[in-house]
Amino acid sequence: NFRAGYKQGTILKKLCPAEEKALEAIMKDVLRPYVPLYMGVVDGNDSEKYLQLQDLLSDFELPCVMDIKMGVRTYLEDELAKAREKPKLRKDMFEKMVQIDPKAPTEAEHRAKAVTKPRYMVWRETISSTATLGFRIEGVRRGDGTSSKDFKTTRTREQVLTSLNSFLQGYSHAASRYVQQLKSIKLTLEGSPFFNSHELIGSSLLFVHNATSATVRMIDFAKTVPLPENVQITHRSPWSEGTHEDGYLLGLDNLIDLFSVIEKN
Ligand code: 4IP
Ligand code: ADP
Ligand code: MN
Repeated sequence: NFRAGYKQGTILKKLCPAEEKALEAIMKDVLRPYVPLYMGVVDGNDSEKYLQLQDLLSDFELPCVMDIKMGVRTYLEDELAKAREKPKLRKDMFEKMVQIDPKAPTEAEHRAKAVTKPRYMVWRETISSTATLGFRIEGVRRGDGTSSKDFKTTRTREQVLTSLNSFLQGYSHAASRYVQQLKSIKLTLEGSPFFNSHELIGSSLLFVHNATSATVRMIDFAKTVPLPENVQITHRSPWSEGTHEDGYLLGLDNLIDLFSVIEKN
């Protein structure tokens, strides 16, 4: 999905129309300072089009990187409707499910050796912290270059805190920098016309630090879509079908809380 950019300090991400629209709007919104700078669409000379984005790692030597997927829900209401109209059985998702817990699929799912996408996504939400805390750790890369995506069952507040602590281990300056920036992101979101008119599904916060600096930015707007007319969301209330709630601010509140605990230690 990603390629090196043509210009120093940029990367290319395969174009997705929803993400292109979101980034265009964000560039004119108060949120602009909190996302990678977006520099338009370019040709990849592989017959694909790409979004040209600021590379958030380019200012860092030996960066530690963490991707946190925000929200209590990770699939669009549209995907749910489609799965109901025309259930598409996903063998790959069944396989991913069995890898983690062979007992997770029902008898019928075992017979079909397949599950629907919402079924898989909801299951992922509930075995991780997504459903309860409104975010989950997706992956981490450490300063020594090693990385881990082994967070699929990191679910409780205590488990998440342990993983965050380990990410910050040896970088004691970073926690308070993260707390400050998360608080300003929260304040900015609450006054953002963009945030108030969109649901943010599957979007992440990207945390990057090294020995001297620490920044957090909002990324991945592939499933960020305008709310239907006359629908308003709190980004905090529980979701039920039709409400379009995403739980983004619930997750942000919990993250601020957890990083504050680390900061005070
Ligand atoms: C993946 O599940 C992630 O949720 C992907 O989201 C999602 O893509 C995939 O759906 C799903 O299989 P695992 O993380 O458990 O592997 P992301 O790309 O943000 O990581 P979408 O397109 O829904 O974001 P499929 O349908 O692409 O397989
Ligand atoms: P996808 O839609 O394929 O999930 P994301 O936008 O979530 O793609 O990005 C996947 C990963 O790529 C992130 O976890 C992060 O490590 C890296 N990444 C994404 N955008 C940037 C960026 N602007 N600068 C640096 N790294 C990025
Ligand atoms: Mn994504």
